[in-house]
Amino acid sequence: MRTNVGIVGAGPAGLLLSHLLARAGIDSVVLEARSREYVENRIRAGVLEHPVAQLLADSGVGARMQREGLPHEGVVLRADGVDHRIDFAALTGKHVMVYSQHKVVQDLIAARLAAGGQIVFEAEDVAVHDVETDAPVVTYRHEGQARRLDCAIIAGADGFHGICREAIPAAHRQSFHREYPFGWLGILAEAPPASEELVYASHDRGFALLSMRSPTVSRLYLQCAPDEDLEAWSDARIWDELHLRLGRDGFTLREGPIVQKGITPMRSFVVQPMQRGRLFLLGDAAHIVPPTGAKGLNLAVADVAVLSGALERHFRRGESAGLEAYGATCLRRVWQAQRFSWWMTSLLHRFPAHTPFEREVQRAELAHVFASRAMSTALAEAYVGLPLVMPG
Ligand code: RFL
Ligand code: PHB
Repeated sequence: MRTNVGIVGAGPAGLLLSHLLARAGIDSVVLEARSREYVENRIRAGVLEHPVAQLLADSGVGARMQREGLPHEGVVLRADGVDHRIDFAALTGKHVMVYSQHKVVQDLIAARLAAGGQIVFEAEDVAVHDVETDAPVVTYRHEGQARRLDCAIIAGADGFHGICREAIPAAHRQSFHREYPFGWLGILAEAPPASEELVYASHDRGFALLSMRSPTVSRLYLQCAPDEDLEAWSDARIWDELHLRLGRDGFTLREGPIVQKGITPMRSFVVQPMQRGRLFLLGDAAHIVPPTGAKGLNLAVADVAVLSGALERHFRRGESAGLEAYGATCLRRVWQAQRFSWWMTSLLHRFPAHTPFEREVQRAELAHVFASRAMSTALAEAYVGLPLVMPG
């Protein structure tokens, strides 16, 4: 098989790239290790930045998002039971969209298949070769047969545990890492959200987050140990802890059946450069942020915006400058999101190793955000989303 762009991974990054390329008349094939059912039901992110929601709508995959998504004009920061609302509308004139990542994935798959796009699910042993030549190849197995995809360009959109990053020789890549001394225990519950807006709660017992997926489904998170045993968390214990950390006078958390539970490690990670020869990395394959800033999916979409534009100029007009500058262009925004995600994480979590001095400085910083319009504006600008392509 031959195509212009071989895309490894049918997460939001790979699927959106394939969709935008098709709109520009450039063909691609997506190879995905998992089944369609698996990727369409993988529960992950829930907050789309303003420019990201706009890109989805402008490119013709936003109809259900506009029907079912919940526009949010602010979030609440709660510190030991006291609230401060960050008013996105007043501070930035923008809002975010609460809409599940797995629905974005469903919408993109439906759009690709309706347009005759090729997605190979359950592709096994995917490997990339000859990325430093102008005839790179992806090999894989499908339905028991060895297959080969000849391409002009390979897009590595295979997530943090994918294989594409390793195709950049170790001597030519640098990794930046930060592990946090905690994780998040996340649940999905059939309970109406107790707040119309997200609540980020800083508490002596640890961070908690109230989010939602719909008017009847809540998404809730608790800071936990990085190696926490999920078995140790009965539903009753989870609700007790959520009540304690999210508690405030006049606020009642609504309980309901827990339909999904999981633990997410918290890390920051960047690989540089994001490209080698004909291989370009996108999304979680190139960078990970802790979820506190709700940036992971949004960063993946920003990479796609840069790469799809550069590929269009390459295939349509023979211009390669955009491709050469791809990684450097993305990394400007990636490091802004890294800074914001690290800062939100540092501001709101309990750090087991904090000295009493560091804990008081952390409280003072949160009090400063509460008291200062300038600090609130800075938070709001980063949260609703920087421009998808940031000027150099
Ligand atoms: P994905 O979604 O991981 O997709 C990669 C795809 O590649 C496939 N794959 C392979 N396919 C073929 N061959 C191989 N060898 C392969 N190896 C892997 C995988 O099966 C998969 O289908 O990466 P992508 O597209 O870069 O998208 C990134 C986002 O998924 C991620 O950043 C977000 O989910 C992060 N995130 C959040 N981001 C936000 O913007 N807002 C949020 O509110 C938010 N909340 C979250 C999150 C992530 C979470 N978890 C569980 C990690 C909350 C959570 C709990
Ligand atoms: C979510 O709804 O899953 C969510 C919301 C905000 C975050 C992280 C996750 O910061």
